[in-house]
Amino acid sequence: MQTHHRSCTLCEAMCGVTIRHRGDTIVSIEGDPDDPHSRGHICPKGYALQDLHNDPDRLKTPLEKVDGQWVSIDWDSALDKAAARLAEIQTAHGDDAVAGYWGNPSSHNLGVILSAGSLRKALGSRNMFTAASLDQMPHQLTSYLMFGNGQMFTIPDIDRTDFMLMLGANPAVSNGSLMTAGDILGRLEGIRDRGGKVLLVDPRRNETARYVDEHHFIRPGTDALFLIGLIRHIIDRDLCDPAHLSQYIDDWDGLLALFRQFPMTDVSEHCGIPQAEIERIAEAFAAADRAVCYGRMGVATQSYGTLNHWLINVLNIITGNMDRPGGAMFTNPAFHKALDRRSGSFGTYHSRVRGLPEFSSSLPSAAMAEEMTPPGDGQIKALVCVAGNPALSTPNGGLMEQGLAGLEYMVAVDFYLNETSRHADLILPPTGPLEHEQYDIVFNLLAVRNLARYSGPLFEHSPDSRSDWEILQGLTARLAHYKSGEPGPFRMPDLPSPEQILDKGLRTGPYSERFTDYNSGEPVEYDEGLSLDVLRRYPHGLDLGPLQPQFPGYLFTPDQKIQARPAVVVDDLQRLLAEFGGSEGDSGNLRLIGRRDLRTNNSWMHNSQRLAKGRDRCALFMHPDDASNRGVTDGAGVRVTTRAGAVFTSVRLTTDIMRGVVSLPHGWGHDRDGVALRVASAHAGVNANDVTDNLAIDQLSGNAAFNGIPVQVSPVDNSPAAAPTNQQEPSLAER
Ligand SMILES: Nc1nc2c(c(=O)[nH]1)N[C@H]1C(S)=C(S)[C@@H](COP(=O)(O)OP(=O)(O)OC[C@H]3O[C@@H](n4cnc5c(=O)[nH]c(N)nc54)[C@H](O)[C@@H]3O)O[C@H]1N2
Ligand SMILES: Nc1nc2c(c(=O)[nH]1)N[C@H]1C(S)=C(S)[C@@H](COP(=O)(O)OP(=O)(O)OC[C@H]3O[C@@H](n4cnc5c(=O)[nH]c(N)nc54)[C@H](O)[C@@H]3O)O[C@H]1N2
Ligand code: SF4
Ligand SMILES: [Mo]
Repeated sequence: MQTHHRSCTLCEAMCGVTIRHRGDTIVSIEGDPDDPHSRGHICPKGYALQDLHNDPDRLKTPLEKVDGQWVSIDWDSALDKAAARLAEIQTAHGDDAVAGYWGNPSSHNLGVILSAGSLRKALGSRNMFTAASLDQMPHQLTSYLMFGNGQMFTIPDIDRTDFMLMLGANPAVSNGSLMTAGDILGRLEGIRDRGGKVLLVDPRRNETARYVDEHHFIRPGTDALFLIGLIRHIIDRDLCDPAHLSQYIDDWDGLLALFRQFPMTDVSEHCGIPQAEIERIAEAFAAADRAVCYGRMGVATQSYGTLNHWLINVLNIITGNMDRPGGAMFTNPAFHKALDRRSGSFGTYHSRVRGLPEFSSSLPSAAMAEEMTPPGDGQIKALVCVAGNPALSTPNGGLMEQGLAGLEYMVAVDFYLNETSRHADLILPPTGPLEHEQYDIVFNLLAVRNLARYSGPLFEHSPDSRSDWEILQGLTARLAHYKSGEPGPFRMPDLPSPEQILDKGLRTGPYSERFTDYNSGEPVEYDEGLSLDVLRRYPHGLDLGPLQPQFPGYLFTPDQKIQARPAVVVDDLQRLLAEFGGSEGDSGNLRLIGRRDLRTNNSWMHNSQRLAKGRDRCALFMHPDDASNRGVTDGAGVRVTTRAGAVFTSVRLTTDIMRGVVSLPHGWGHDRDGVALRVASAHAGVNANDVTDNLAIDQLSGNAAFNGIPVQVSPVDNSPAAAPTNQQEPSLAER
């Protein structure tokens, strides 16, 4: 029996796993107690890495759709055909006619990250989309606007803080997001063990509520008001103490003046948190030695996503909690190219149909479907979809299905024939996560300590399979060849391997001279700089220590100061004021919010029996008072309707959700024709994105607003035809 160590790539937590195997057969997967970051912790998904590896539905070689039937095709012919066809479409209709979409697993995959830039360049299209604009783009845009770098992430220094105010996050389920931390619950408990406090603000008393001192319900989409309430009270009571940050703030008085236009009584009335509570929380935050405000999906993917992230930064800044231990900090990753200069762009071009702004050369994914549908110059006619499932993960799934179905040509780089890749003409399946090398470029950037770990492939991949890196480089080189019109046959250029690129980056990165190894708990100095060889000697991963203050080094604005009040943000405050300026209450509509589950991974681990089994995960959570008003009972079938569509599901009554709010998960709905996922289709479920709305966005960034969607809920007849179906029967999603 052999033993192999690597990190799990299924979520952001980067847990170390120990995999025992006999030849090609996995015998066991366990948490790696010697991993200094995760210390043996793993979640149920970690074990499911073996289900992914062994999944008989996982594709290994390319498939081409010929007259509606899937047939095998060899790699070279597949890549040639794809490149030739894409080049042909671009020649006929312009470069923008071919779109690219990079999904969430891209960020977990070294080969995809290192090849994305050259593929984008070869495509030369403005229609580039990523899952970031279904997720954390407001966070990144805020960093770009305030610090001059869209790759900078403010990370809560969870291990050293005394007071953590958490908005719209559910780490007990997500295992932490934009806060890569092994054993996140242990670390949250650590705050309380030190005598600190953890507060959670969320329209649902979610699974994390059990691990905090206080949970407060908030009306979806009103976090900006709550944050303004906190900031106002801190200003009014003269509790501001920017400490070391005063020297970096460009316009302190102008910043403070912005908040006067929001009366506390209105703030409280709209967000649903009593004024006295807002004031008490503000005072406690200001009084804590080391405090941090942290917001995640619930505050990013809503109508005021960017405003929320700016306000979170402002709260951390005016209390001196930005860029200092125990506050919001920045990583200094061993391999990263963009943290030494200004990086990013915003609004340098706009989407064709709705005029949504570009951010760092990508357009908001909420605009992708509409760019595929109405004809005209610049219409998307073809798509290269890499590690993404936009059919299930973008808002208004019905419109996206329509867009995908109408494409002239589509290539999916994915190892499953699923809801999205069924629309492809060609599926190029990469090796699985255990069959190629791994280094977490993105999640080391997001971690609560500076970390580095390299793992080689656990299993050699067979000669007739290709890694993402090989597929994408093969496609890129051919595309460049066909587009250049160069005569002669295509020859694959010599390129450095991912390991060579990584090694070079490590040798020239911030730890290239010497590093301190914290693995044992005690720092141990090494004079030798980091390289791939050094990382190979640390199979459990290397701890490079706690986060360090980075200002002014990480200030990339023209004047090297924090841009405290970016003009576009100040303008957006007026939108908030216009929406909530009076004391008029909510329209009485129910508001839909999202929900994750410990055993899910967005749309794609539902083909693992160990994860998919068990009770229905797609019920609509609803407060009993809202249910009785509508004649709905626990377990009853309901129809949830919006402008975008409708879903049928069953109701679960719970007082853990705020009155006026209902919740559905996303990523389900695996019962569509042509999906070759046997386990997932047997647990099809329903998808929130059949009712979320592509027109609901954070107006400033264009990021999807999945939370706070007005919905109607009505009982349906319990006859078998109309019964809620999350198991064997079709989901009845209608458009
Ligand atoms: N309503 C609602 N919608 C949401 C969200 C929500 O909270 N509510 N969350 C949003 C968020 S945060 C995200 S990140 C997005 C995710 O949206 P997407 O990234 O579009 O979707 P995923 O479900 O992550 O699908 C990943 C796809 O990649 C494939 N895949 C997995 N690993 C690899 C690999 O190594 N290489 C390749 N080539 N393919 C691979 C899988 O088979 C799957 O088809 O969904 C968003 N959608
Ligand atoms: N098990 C599991 N883990 C995952 C994933 C998964 O699908 N399954 N996906 C991964 C991905 S891609 C991501 S991005 C992360 C997300 O990680 P998290 O953000 O930690 O997880 P979510 O469950 O999306 O939590 C969002 C919370 O916001 C709340 N919320 C909704 N609307 C509002 C609002 O208006 N205001 C406030 N204050 N709160 C609101 C919801 O009730 C929910 O509790 O999780 C990652 N980890
Ligand atoms: S918490 Fe995330 S990284 Fe850790 S085992 Fe689970 S899925 Fe993998
Ligand atoms: Mo995400």
